[in-house]
Order: sequence, then C-alpha cells, then structure tokens
Amino acid sequence: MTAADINIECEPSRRPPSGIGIVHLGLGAFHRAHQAVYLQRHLDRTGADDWGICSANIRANRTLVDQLRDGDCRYHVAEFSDSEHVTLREVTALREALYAGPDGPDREALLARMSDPAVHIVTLTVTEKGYFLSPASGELLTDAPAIAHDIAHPESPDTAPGMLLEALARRRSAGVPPFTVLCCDNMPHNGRRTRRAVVSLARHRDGELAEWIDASVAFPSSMVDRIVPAMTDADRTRLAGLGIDDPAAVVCETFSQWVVEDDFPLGRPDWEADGVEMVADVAPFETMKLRLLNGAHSLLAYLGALAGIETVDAAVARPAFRGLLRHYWQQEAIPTLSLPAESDVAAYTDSLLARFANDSLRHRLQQIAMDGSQKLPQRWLAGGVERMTAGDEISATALGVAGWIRYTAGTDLNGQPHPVDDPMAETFATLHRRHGDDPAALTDAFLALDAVFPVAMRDDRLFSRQILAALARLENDGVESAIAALTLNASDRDA
Ligand code: NAI
Ligand code: CS2
Repeated sequence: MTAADINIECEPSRRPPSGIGIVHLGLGAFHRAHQAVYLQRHLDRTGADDWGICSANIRANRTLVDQLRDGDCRYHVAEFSDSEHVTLREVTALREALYAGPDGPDREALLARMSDPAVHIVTLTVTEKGYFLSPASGELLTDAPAIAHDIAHPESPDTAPGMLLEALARRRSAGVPPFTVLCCDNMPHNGRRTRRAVVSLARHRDGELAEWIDASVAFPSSMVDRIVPAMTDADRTRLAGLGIDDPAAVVCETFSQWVVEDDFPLGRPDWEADGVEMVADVAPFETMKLRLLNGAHSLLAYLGALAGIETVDAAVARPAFRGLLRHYWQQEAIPTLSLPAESDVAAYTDSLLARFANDSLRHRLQQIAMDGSQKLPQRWLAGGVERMTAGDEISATALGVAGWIRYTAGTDLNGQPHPVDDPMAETFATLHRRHGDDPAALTDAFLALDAVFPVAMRDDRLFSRQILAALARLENDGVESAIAALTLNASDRDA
C-alpha cells in the first residue's frame, strides 16, 4: 500500500464545546464505526453543537472507556475497500465516555445524562442478548438474573432495558418529555422489541409508568449495516504501520447503510444529507438484510468453522460455499421477502459476495458464530417456517442447523476445540453430554428448544430427517460434500 492508497478524512478543528444530544448504550466496535461516523459527518457538514454523543458501556470493557478518555474521546476509523485502499477518519463526535457496569463508577452519571432535557435520543448496540427477550417468543426473560436484579433494584439497573426504564421514570417525574429510543441491533422489528423489553419490565414496577411509556415514548426501528470485525492485535499493528497508534481505533469496510423509521417526537439531526435513509416502514429492509446478509454469514460461520476455515473471505473463496449461499438465497430466503421498492435483489446478493470477499477485514467466523441462539431465529428460522408452511423444503437451512448443532459440541470436524460463546452454552453442553452418541435424539433435543425453534419446525419430520442426514454427511464426508449433496438433491428435485 503506497501513500496514494491512503485517504485521510479528519478535521480536528471543528469541535464545538459540549452539546450532548444523544446517549448511546453499548460502546462497541460497531457503534464507533457506524452511528458515530454518521454523526461525525453531520457535525462536519453543519458545525452543529447539539448532537454530540455520550457513549457508555453498561456491562464490560471499562478499559476502552479509560482509553477513550485518555484520548479526549477521539478515535480513528479505518475503512478498507480492499487490502490496498483505506480511508482513515478521525471521529470527534463522542463528547463523553462512561463506564456504568455493575462495578462501575458512572451509573449515576449516565442516568443523570439520560435525564438531561438536552438529550433527545438514546441509541443502543448491546447485542441481540442485551434485551433479555426470548428469541423465539419475544417475551421478557424475567428469570434471567440481571432482569431479576433490575426488578428488585429498579433505581440501580444493570441491564439496558433497566437503564432506559429508570431514566424514563426520572424524566416523567421531573416533567421532562421522553427521549426517543433508537435500537441499532440486528433484531427483527428492533424498535418494537426494545419497547416490549422496557414496557414489560416497567409492568413489574408501576403499571401507570408502563402505560405512559407505551403511550408516549417513540421506539423507531432501524436497519443497520456495516461489517465491523472485532479488532485484533494484527489490526492494531497494521494501523500503526499507517501512523495510527490508537487503542480505540476500529477497522471496517467502506460500505455503510442506515435505514431509520422516521419517528422522533423530540427532533433529530437532518442526517439524510449524511447518508441516513429515513423511511415510514423499515421492515422490508430489515428482513432482507437479516435473512440475506446475516443468514449467509451464519451459514459460513458454522460450516466454515467446522471445516477449519478462519475468516469470511477465506470461506467465500471456495466455490462450494459460494454455491451454498446462492442456493440458500435463491431457494429459501429470497422467496420469503417482500422486497423494498426499487431494490434489485440479484445485484444485492452479488454485492454481498463482493463484500464477503474483502480480505482486508479478516472477519473471523468465530465472531459471527457467537450467540447463535439469539441470532438464528431471525436469520434462518422465521423465513424457514414460512417456506415450510408453503409446503417447500428448506434443505440449506437444515444443513445450517446441522452445522450449528455440531459446532455447539465445541470442536470442529478435525477435532480442534473452539469456545461456544452463547447465553445457552450450558444447555448445549448438557444436550451433547446426554445425546452426543445418538444424533436422532440430539436433533430432537435441539429442535425442542422452544426459546430458539418455532413449534412448526420441531414437529416437521422432513426437517428433522434432513438435519439428521446432514449431520451424518458432515461427520462422515465433511462440509464440502454435505454442500455438494444439497445442491445435487436440489438439481435432482428440479430435474
Ligand atoms: P462488540 O463486542 O464490539 O460490542 C458489544 C457491545 O455490547 C459492548 O459495548 C458490550 O459491553 C455490549 N454488551 C454485550 N452484551 C451486553 C448486555 N448483555 N447488556 C448490555 N451491553 C452488552 O460488538 P459490536 O461489533 O459493536 O456489535 C454489537 C452489536 O451491533 C451486534 O450484536 C449487532 O446487533 C450490531 N451490529 C454489529 C455489526 C458488526 O459488523 N459488528 C454490524 C451491524 C450490527
Ligand atoms: C455478523 C454481523 O457477527 C455477526 O453476527 O453477521 O455483525 C454483520 O457483520 C453485520 O450485521 C453487518 O452489517
């Protein structure tokens, strides 16, 4: 990479004094490379001083908060279009960084900031599991220890729904209008789900407060898209080679999309000019992205990891995996979509393959494989049930589920161990201990997990037979022959 291939975009001078209008929960890599970058563009374009961000971690990673503070909350984003071309951007939109974990000093400061009348929007990226909702039913998990804590101690919450609830309660009693809650996590109808988490929790505290929140707080949904891998030491070394010595820096792709339902009673930045798409209904965009991009990511994650492949680009470099994605998209996912107006789904899936092939991201399959119990319902299973109900078979999804079940055993097909990072990891370990040597019983036991699988799937004999057959092929012949069998059967069936 020569100097010519490095594009620098930062204007440290344009930094208005404080102007915090947005609070963000979940100061992870994605927030720094997505929402904060849109706000940076907005601040650079308008010089406005009322939409600065206070970002907080409420569960983990105090070190990052300290590092940001040491750097006056400035950090860098490296946007790679490929391994030869990068745009380096300095972000100054963060005005405050707080650590409000259970062991943290800033919980009160965060709640005070969220109660500040100048704060009009609260955004969130706390991962799919951070809302404590059952992935399949959407019910609040009141038996989860953190939620039980927040029910018992509502004024000192540990969870994101608890933080939102306490801050809204304080605003209500102070006569301050409620902020708008904008979820930026990969969940279906993510605004509606966040509302459900907060209102359900409020019902355990005060029925009137629950009604007030349900009636007067806006929870617009949004579709968010930018591939932002977790930073590795290799990435930091790479950035140091570009002159960026920044512990809070993030690496991502150049592509970025944010489609937001336009429901902001207290106002919002006019960020359309900064690339945000404001729409009346986000659902078609969300469903398309969750089923086509994230659905494909999860197929690559489990089947690629079982084959000992490490990254997304390495997986899609193999024709068998590209064939699998094409099959899944054409036969199973696309037929379930009511596409956004003017969208070209063939061009969209081509662009997904190109984005997945970006080898400068080194996006690890292990990262995507995390939290399958929270991700698969919206990525594969909701669409799968629709296909089943329509009388169609879903063999690629069955192969994916077989891959996931095998992955949760904690080893790949060469016997190499890997961590199983999932809120249900213990349950999976128990099922493998109990049924590990009986694939049929193991399959039925997984399909009986009603927190993950819809009933229609559990009772579908063809589906469980397909999973069983795929498990056997994976074990006996490996991933690529299991994929080959899938497409062969399909062509047989279509012949
Ligand atoms: P990350 O690991 O860098 O950050 C995760 C953040 O969530 C951290 O701030 C962590 O403290 C917080 N968190 C985790 N569990 C929590 C819980 N139970 N309660 C409260 N906070 C919790 O991950 P990253 O990359 O920032 O992704 C976060 C979420 O952003 C994803 O789960 C997804 O929903 C969304 N997203 C990520 C994209 C990506 O490519 N990284 C792209 C599109 C969406
Ligand atoms: C990935 C997503 O880790 C995962 O589950 O599928 O984070 C993915 O990178 C983003 O949704 C892309 O926008």
